Amino acid sequence: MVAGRCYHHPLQHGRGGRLVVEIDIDQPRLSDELEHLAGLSDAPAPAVTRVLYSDTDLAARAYLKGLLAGTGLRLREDALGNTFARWEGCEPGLPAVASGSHIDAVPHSGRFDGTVGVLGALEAIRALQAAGFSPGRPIELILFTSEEPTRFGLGCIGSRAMAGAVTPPQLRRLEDEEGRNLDEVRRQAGFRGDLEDVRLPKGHYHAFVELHIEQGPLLEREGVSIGVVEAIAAPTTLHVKLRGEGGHAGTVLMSERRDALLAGTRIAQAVEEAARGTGSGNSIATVGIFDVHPRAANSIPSEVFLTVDARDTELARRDTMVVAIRAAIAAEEARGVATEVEVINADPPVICDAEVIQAITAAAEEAGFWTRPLFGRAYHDALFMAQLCPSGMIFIPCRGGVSHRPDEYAEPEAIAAGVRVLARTLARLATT
Ligand code: HGY
Ligand code: MN
Ligand code: MN
Repeated sequence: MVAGRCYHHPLQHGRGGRLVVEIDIDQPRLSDELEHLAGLSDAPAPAVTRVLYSDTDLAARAYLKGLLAGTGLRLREDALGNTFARWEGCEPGLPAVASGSHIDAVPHSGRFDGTVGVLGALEAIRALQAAGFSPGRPIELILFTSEEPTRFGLGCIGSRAMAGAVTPPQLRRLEDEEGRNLDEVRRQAGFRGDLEDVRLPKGHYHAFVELHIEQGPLLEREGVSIGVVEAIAAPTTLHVKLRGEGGHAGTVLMSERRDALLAGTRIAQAVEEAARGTGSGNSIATVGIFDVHPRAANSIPSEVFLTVDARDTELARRDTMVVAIRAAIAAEEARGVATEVEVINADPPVICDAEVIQAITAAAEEAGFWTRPLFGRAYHDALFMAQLCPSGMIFIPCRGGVSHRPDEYAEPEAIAAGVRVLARTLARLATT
């Protein structure tokens, strides 16, 4: 096997499509890189906070680009900061097989959400290169910008824009809590291209595979190494503003109040009831932000801002929840509290591609790992890449299923197993 020359299917895949090259994952190096990335944070360890276009986000991007420098991959950044590292392969003109995830992290969260999919894809590519594998199709690593909704309220901004699920005019209207506009902030961060150039055509990619921690308990509970994702839940986010009437907590009689906080608590109660009321365990709804104004112990709350995050693996059930929640919000008007609801996103669920699922399953068996099918309850960039090309996800176990918390943890051996399967999956999909 001559490293670097272009062999096609028969020489690299033995009988039954088995990849004959051995794949060595450099687990200590990958652990060090994940550790280093975790240190680029605006929260004290073990927590990680890394918000879009913050100094720590830019430092993390620079660190990743430093790692990529030694791989010979061709680098490109788009106007939002989506970063692409391409291994050309034997037939550079063919649509690439892509893999990647995100490195932004919600406040006070963990070090493995997203980063496993970025550094894991890099390690998979380095391992294939070291094994002398030559991809027929290009293989492309993608670092997606802003998978988390933290700064501008919208999740998956980078992959959403690549898929055309958010337009440049809509992007230009996004503002953060300080009223700073996404277009202005991205340019100051050094991403100056045209937003119109972010969108990619269908067929630009041959397939997409994302490696991610499960962010749930099933794989660990069942002792299974690899989760093969079959569907990704459909998320909706609402931003709700409530305006009642403020006043002195000691002098305004209860019968004369229009208390925005009490209205918000009734709505939060209705959010929980809407999710519990569908009868399905796949219905999830959360009030994650609840801001009160003027937030004084002896003043009646006059204004509330709250967010509703509602998800389900079935679109109709998700929308039934949202209808019930919006009815509860509207009911507050009868109590003299003005309400304003903005739908930030209402995305369809994704059914992962059968061929990509088959490639992941075969790669896992080839590598000697048990698999089980899983739902993706959290959303991921694969939710939008699936609008561009056949997509799938590989999950690995994380301790107690915990995520978006500083104690989020994945064993180095579990991560290496996921990377081994990802490498073999990419090899299969990239062999023309
Ligand atoms: O919210 C999610 O599911 C993802 O972590 N952005
Ligand atoms: Mn997350
Ligand atoms: Mn994630």
